[in-house]
Amino acid sequence: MDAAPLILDYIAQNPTSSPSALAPHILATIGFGNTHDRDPADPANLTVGLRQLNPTGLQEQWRTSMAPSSGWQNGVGFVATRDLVFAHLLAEESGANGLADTAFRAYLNLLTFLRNRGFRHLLRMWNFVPTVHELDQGIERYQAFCIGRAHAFSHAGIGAGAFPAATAIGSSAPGLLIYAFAARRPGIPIENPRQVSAYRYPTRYSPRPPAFARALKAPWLKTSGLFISGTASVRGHRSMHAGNLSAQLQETLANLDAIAAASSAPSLPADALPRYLKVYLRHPVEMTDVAPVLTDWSGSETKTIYLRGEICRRELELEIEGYNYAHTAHSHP
Ligand code: 3EB
Repeated sequence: MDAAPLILDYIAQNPTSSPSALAPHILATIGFGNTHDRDPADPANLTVGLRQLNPTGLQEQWRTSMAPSSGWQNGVGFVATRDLVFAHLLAEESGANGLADTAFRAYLNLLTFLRNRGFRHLLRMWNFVPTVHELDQGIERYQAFCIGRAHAFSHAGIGAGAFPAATAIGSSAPGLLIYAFAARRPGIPIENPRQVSAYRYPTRYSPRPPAFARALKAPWLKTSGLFISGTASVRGHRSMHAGNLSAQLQETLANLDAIAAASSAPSLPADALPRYLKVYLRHPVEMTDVAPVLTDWSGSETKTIYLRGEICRRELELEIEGYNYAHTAHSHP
């Protein structure tokens, strides 16, 4: 049987129209602000500490057809249905043991929660790493984060074939913020033929490689969701076009095209281009250069959120992620 739909919508701060009948129940509403913030009154509400560049503020809202239950456990906020869970954690940095240890403990905490609730399969994870380019015990903090994450995954017995789609972005907001979707059933990881799998990157980028898939498809969702990881100007394992934003954008779009081609499934629109995009820009002024090219590529129906954020590698100017789902829900009678 199909699992319920998972719908993404980018909505205004004070929406005037009501959610669609197909997916009236809110799993997550993610806004953007100066600091990371979680709403004690409702674990569905999350604020990510990144500045939004869209002239009218948009929020990222995930919805489904089943009424969820929500709560808090051990610092994990969650909203769960029969099939799916949205879960998040904000880990304060303790100082003494560094970010690798903070990331390890945060991941272990989250993975333990998910396992105990029966949501063993990670679909999609977002990571916001404070001061990602600074040094932490002699290595870049992004690398320290990768070490902690890799350690937790191997501790939990999660190997390359089970890595989620992911985004990792630097923020000036304090605390390591992680939010995720996980499910009772596994997704299908998708790699990009133009890129070395991140988990096979040479160790010069990080002593333990980044643990994520380029995309992940959940064909059993009633909407056949496709999660596209943060995608940047990386070919093979190398950063391309340092210092050249428009060339980096073209390279990133070529990567997104390649991921879409690699993920094509009968249940998704043939071109599998994302209907929802999120763009992280190192330099906010560059939005005026990026937006027209991106809209040309995606079509004007594709909704896009622009955020100011630091991409893990210093030489990368932008990163783009996406979500796509089938327009018409399919079902097997
Ligand atoms: C890259 O392709 C760019 O460490 O989870 C993109 C998406 C990137 C996710 C992660 C890193 C991550 O390597 C950086």
